[in-house]
Amino acid sequence: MTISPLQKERLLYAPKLPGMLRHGISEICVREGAETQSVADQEKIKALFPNTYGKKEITFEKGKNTSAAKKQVVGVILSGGQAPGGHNVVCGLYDALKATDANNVLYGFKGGPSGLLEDDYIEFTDDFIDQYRNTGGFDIIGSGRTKLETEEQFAIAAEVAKKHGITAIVIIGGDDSNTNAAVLAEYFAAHNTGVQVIGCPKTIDGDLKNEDIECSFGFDTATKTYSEVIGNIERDANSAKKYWHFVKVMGRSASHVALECALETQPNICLISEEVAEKKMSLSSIADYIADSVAARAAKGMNFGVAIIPEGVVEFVPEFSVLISEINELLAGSKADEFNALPTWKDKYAFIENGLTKESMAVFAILPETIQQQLFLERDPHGNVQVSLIESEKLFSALVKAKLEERRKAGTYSGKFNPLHHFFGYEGRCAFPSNFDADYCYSLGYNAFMLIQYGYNGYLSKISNLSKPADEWIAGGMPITKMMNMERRHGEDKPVIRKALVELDGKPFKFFEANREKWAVETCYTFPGAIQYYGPSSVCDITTKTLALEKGE
Ligand code: FBP
Repeated sequence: MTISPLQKERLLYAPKLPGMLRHGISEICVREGAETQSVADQEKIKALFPNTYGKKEITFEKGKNTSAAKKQVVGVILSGGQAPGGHNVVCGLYDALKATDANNVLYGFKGGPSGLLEDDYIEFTDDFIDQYRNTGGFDIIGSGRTKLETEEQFAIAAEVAKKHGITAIVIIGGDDSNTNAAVLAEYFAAHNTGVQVIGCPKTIDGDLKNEDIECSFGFDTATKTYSEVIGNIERDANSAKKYWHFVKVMGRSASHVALECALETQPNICLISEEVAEKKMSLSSIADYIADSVAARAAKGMNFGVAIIPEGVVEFVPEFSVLISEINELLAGSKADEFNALPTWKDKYAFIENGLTKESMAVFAILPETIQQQLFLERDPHGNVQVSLIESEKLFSALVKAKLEERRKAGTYSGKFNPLHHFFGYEGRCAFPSNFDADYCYSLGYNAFMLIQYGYNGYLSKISNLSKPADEWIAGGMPITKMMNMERRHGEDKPVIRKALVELDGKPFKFFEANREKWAVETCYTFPGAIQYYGPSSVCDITTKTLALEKGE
């Protein structure tokens, strides 16, 4: 296989472990802390997790390793969307497992959780794993979005584990996958299988975080990758002075990615979905907000700018959510066939006009035709609108254009508005992990094995104090049930890890809020440049502004 010079160097990079895990396996001991409670709905969560609820938080420290000697056969699964550093979680897990006992075995279930159910796996070897050290991607074993959530699936998982003598399963995933890891851990405990389950917090979206988990892995690299390109675009905009760039960035629902990119690059506009929902902003008011910046800059002779749009924003616009549910209703069951049989878009439009409420029709009517058609034509297997496919960067630039035309007619605007559109998502999910993600992920995997070795079940691998240098990081574990509450999902009350949305009273948003008026009118762009893997630590090892602000730094 031909590899790039950078990959060649990265294979040799030695990820940094937290100081307390650096002494060698024989000198890692465990300190148990207080018993835990779930963040809310304690009685309900306790009743649902009688075997795994209320366990103690734990921290590793230097001392004599007192774990029981036992051959470990571990299975690892990558679950959900790719995030830079996933390979290093596997490498850290493998290295700790082999350093403990060369006879220990690590299996990788292929293609996500379905690999476990289908018993589709590989056994890792030194030669194989060495090709993936510090590389991006999940291609080492692949990933998938099958959810492990039914009793039937758990029974199959127990059978597969028994067949291979598996002692523990590590699930590398987001909030949903780790919720399911907790349910699987409870099932294994309740059925005396002796199999442990440990989770690792992954997602570029950054929405798996709480008082215990400071950030999910992949967020650092993905936001640095997007910020590099947004900074480059800003410089291009400021050089050519003729385009407004509308940049949509990934993040299925939370706006952490957009906010971090804004903190890194200081664009003219960044929408924050959580604020849109809180202020119940309409499409029209959002368009006015952006148009105000365009007009103010045009008045100063600057017919250019950059606006960051979070991927999930339209779902947070209350009137748009109502429109989406009305469309889903309008095309439910056989009505979709009736709609599809209509010969022209004009006929279809009349059908829509007839079926929507006056309010929703007013929202629908202001959308550009391409978006209108997208809402009706691209639907998921259940027939629902695929909101994530909506090109919101184009939607908002079209709405802004219409607003500017109105202002031009009213004589209050006389600038030029040439929008360009970008979507940054997949570009960042498999980048070479930054040093931070390479170190954090390796530590998460290494630490996951220590949790296994010490017999813990239903825990999330926890590395904290992350804004400090790695030797000051703290390694330990937290029962997943501590992060859970009850939420309504698909018409049922379910125990889930609470998804972390952007907090409007949090320090990252407050910093953004305090500066954005200036950024909207002036040109305050900052250029983070490409991720640096080699060079001074002040450039190569720093993590996100979000984390630094959250930590009060
Ligand atoms: P996870 O929550 O599984 O980490 O995935 C998040 C994400 O990267 C979102 O940002 C994006 O909306 C989505 O995955 C895209 O999913 P897919 O890979 O299925 O297209």
